Amino acid sequence: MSAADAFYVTTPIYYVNDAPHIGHAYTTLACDTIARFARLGGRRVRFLTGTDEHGQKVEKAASEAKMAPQAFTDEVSERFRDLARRMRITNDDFIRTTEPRHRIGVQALWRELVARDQIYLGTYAGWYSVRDESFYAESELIDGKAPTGAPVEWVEEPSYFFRLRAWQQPLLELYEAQPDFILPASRRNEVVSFVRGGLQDLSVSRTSFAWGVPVPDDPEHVVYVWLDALTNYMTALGYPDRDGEAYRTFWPADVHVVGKDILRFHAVFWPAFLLAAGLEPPRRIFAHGWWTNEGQKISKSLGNVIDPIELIETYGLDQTRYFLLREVPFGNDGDFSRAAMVRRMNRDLANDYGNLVQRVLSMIQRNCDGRVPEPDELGAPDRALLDASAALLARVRDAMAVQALSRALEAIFEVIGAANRYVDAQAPWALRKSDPKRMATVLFALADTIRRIALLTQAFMPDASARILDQLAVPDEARTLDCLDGAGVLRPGTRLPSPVGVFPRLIQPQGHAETDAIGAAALALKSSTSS
Ligand code: ME8
Repeated sequence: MSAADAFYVTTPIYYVNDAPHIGHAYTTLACDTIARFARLGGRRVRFLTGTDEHGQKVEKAASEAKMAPQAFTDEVSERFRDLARRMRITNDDFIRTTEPRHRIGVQALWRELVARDQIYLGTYAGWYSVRDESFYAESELIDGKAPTGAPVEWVEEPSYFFRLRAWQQPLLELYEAQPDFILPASRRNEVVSFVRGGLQDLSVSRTSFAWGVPVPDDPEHVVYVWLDALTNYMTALGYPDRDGEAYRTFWPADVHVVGKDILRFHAVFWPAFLLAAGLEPPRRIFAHGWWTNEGQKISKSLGNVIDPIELIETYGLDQTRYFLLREVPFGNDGDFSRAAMVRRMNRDLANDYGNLVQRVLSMIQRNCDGRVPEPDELGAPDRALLDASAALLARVRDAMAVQALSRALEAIFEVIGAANRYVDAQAPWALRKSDPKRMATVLFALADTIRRIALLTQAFMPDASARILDQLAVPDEARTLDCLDGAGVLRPGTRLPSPVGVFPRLIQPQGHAETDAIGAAALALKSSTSS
């Protein structure tokens, strides 16, 4: 049982056969947001990412690059670490499956499964897809290919098998007992019907190549790359040392976030391996959807791979995070387009959020001597706004509890919209002469609403939110979620720094629709500031 306040979130470990792209960045950014939100809520967080370095696919990529597999994986794995640094990902650890700590854990899990009579020696004769690193039954093939469209080859070799068949019923019981084990719910149904359809024993070793973890006591075999890879979630906690601090605190994992392509490995094989070894399965597998690029599958052969670093450099890190997490409900498929990206940046960030912050802070600067104004008695509209912003915490928490990242953002942006309408309705600029006390009340209600909003957007847009909180002179220790109310509320009289724009607007050349001329607009971004 993991510690009560502990929270453990993981990304898949990525294959090092190729450079990272937008899909990898997406999963990692989502997990980073989940981890940051849990930290802001006072949880003890462990956030793991890493690289999957064994198997035929990686071996093949190394040989194509005319490099030894270890040198090749060292190089590509570094590119994933570099991307994580550039995206300012707050992972606590980065695991590589070629590390000794991992190999030791995989071999220990193997021995445990052997000791429990869960593994036996046989011969595998069937289809294998190197691209998917997956075995397929004849009946699963479509036009001679894997259901994923990947090519398959016939494999016949001595192999150890895991008694997966025996775990059909316990798996169904697990899905029943933990209804949120697989999210979103639509994916859960998919997995349940797959398991109900019957399971075959699973080949868990290979003999036709050598790039993997040797099977204990039978080094002619290497451990099947998925059994090897899945174990990373525990070896990073020091498994097989189950009495160690990390394992005791963080296992079972709270959520393994994965793409829908690898749900079956995580929701069927992984809990079966764990149950068979007498270990606790994770609490949840969340499978997100698939990104396409302007309607097309993203692939190197189509030449439409989106480089996350280019995206961040062109549009900004917070903007990229916001777009990816807001554009599609987490769990659904999404289509990337630069036009949609620019639309989100200009409408949601520059016009709605940025403009709210900018106009309120400028009015305070100009009309309240640059200090947090002193509110007078609150009227109904002021209370309505403050109540809506106070109620956000529960709404955002509820959404985040089921990894509904876009729902959390929608709730926050609803209040941003309400705050903008409140500014227009109250017209504080017109109150300056007629009713300065009322103006102060309105600006106070707005400033404190912005503070709450910025506290909540920290997990999504860490840099921009920090800059907003700086402009409200919110001390570091008042930036956690328990400061949304009570002691965290802005203190009248506090001096505020001069406001500066936080969300730049993409400027379009005259006469062009927003969706046109995006390349030119991107260039203009670097020198422009928020309105
Ligand atoms: O599967 N849209 O690694 P991998 C959304 N090593 N997400 C995408 C994506 C896209 N177009 N393309 C990739 C592996 N992803 C194994 C995992 S875990 C024990 C082992 C993301 O490099 C998504 O998270 O093929 C997907 O599941 C993952 O990258 C696959 O990464």
